[in-house]
Amino acid sequence: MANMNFQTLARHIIEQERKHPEATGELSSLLHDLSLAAKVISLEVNKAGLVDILGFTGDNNVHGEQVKKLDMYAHDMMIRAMDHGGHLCAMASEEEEDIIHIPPHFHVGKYVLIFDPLDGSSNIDANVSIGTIFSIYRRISPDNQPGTTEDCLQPGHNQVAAGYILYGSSTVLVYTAGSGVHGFTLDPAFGEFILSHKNIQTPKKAKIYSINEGNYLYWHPGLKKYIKYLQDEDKATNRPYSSRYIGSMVADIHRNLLYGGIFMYPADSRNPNGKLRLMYECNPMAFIIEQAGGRATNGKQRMLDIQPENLHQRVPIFIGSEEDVKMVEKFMAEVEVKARK
Ligand code: AHM
Ligand code: MG
Repeated sequence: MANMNFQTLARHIIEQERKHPEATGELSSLLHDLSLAAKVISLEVNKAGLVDILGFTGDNNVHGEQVKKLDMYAHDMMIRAMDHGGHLCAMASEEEEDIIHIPPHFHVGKYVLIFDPLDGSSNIDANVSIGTIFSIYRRISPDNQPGTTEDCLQPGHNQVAAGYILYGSSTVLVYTAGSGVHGFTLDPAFGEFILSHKNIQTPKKAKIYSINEGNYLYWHPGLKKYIKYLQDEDKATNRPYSSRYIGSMVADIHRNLLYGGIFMYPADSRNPNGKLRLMYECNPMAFIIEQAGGRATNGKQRMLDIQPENLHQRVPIFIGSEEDVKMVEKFMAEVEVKARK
């Protein structure tokens, strides 16, 4: 007989909240609204390949509505799902230059939401997994007023919750609110997220590395040495490692979170700050990985301690199993020390 003792995301959130008598339920409500947006985006992502076949291309779909690129669709859907709950005072999206204000006729709340609506969207046409990433902070400006850019520009250690939704072979929502990392799989029949990965802990050391090796020529010499080290044979340290790189951060991080491994998007001589965004991609992932027992840095400094300067700033990232991240930092530091001598 089926095991009916499963836990939905809604129930899980309520149970987590009961552990904190001071909680007002606002964060729970926010997470619930986010899961609704995730379901709607997931539906649309699953239809992506049908757009051409059903003649939806061009400017209008069958309903006479404007056809939007999926990343803009996801951006709009997040805003529409989140702007009227009364819990947010502002939002920021990777798809928009400035902060997004809550319309004046809605109540403003005490949180800010920062999101990348559809990360890896260049992979959509090839049916490669993509994802939505989110991060929640408590406002620092006075209550009952519109949120400010400063509310959004907080270091990652101030996050109260963060998560991602992976649209893959199934849709999975992974989040942390500071007490562990929990994963839920969307049951397409019920339309419910069901707890599938309880209290995820990532291995301290693993044997997977994920990096775009096409940029090898432009890397820091210490990083070049490190990658060669991973490829060398040594049974005692479990080498050579396997290379796994999807080119879709949510999918790459999700795999490494479960199996262990290191994901890197480093600085290089053409892109001195790397590619990925501190606020939309790196901080939420760093919070999740730390909660799962891993490590996330820019190669020198803890990711969550970086003081952001602008909403869209890029930052190098080394994230995953603690010992593996420490090892790449060591390789890069050693080369720098030698260069100074
Ligand atoms: P996007 O925000 O434009 O989608 O770009 C972010 C994506 C990440 O998902 C992924 O890790 C990275 O870009 C891949 O970049 P590259 O193709 O340079 O390896
Ligand atoms: Mg992105």
